[in-house]
Amino acid sequence: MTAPPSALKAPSGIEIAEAFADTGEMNIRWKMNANYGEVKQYNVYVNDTFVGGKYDEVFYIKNLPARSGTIKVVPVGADGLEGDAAVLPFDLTNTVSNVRVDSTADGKLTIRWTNPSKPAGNLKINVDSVNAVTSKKPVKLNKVVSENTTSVTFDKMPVNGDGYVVTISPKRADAVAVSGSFIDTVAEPYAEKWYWEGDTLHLPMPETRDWRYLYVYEDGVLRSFPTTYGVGDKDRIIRGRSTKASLAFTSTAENVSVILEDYAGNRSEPVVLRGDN
Ligand SMILES: [Ca+2]
Repeated sequence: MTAPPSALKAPSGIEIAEAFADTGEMNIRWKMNANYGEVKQYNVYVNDTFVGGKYDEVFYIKNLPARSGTIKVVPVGADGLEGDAAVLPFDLTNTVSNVRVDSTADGKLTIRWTNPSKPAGNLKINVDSVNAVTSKKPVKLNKVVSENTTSVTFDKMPVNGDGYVVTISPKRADAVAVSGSFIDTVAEPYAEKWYWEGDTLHLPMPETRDWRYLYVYEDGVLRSFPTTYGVGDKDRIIRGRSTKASLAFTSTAENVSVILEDYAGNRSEPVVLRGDN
């Protein structure tokens, strides 16, 4: 690609943010031109195949057309002409592969992989949590191991179903990432500001993302609620299926309590709303 002398300069700082080698996805980034008016968008090419264009400094490649070659990011001017390309070689054929991650209820996260046939130096393994559901603080840890190592275990990891990205970065080869979810063994109890108005209980919809069902016990018996799709009453409030009107109702039971269940089938501790159980 030759550009006339007045062409836009190639963006700096092009790099692979994450290469999900097993699924062919890749996130790349670069620094945008400081003179924002000059560039209309950035075109992205893999081995000279156009994979998309965007006015941004990050780009998600959904399906890499090749496992090695060259990524180019090219600024496009207001006149529609492409400027100089930033060029980044990549090679996912000679790096770690077959990355497997195992999250267990004892809080261990074990990562196993296959090393490239050509040794590529020490390996840095990063664990970052994403889409935190109930964690107070995201996980951001790394360990460095020698080049022939094929597994590593992190302790005291979440067991609440949060997402993670594990990245393995050999010193002299491209980093490879995998994403998944930690095991989920916990359901947090109902935590909204409920109140009684006489015998009418007001039960705000749970705000946490970590719930699927809400059970209301009246003297030990599950209360039924209507659902929005006319499939009759159910013995629980179902996320996205129960009417808002369900959340205020009259009860004369002596004991009322609620339990949440999450998508993994975990049940929370009960929260007592009236009586002693
Ligand atoms: Ca959970």
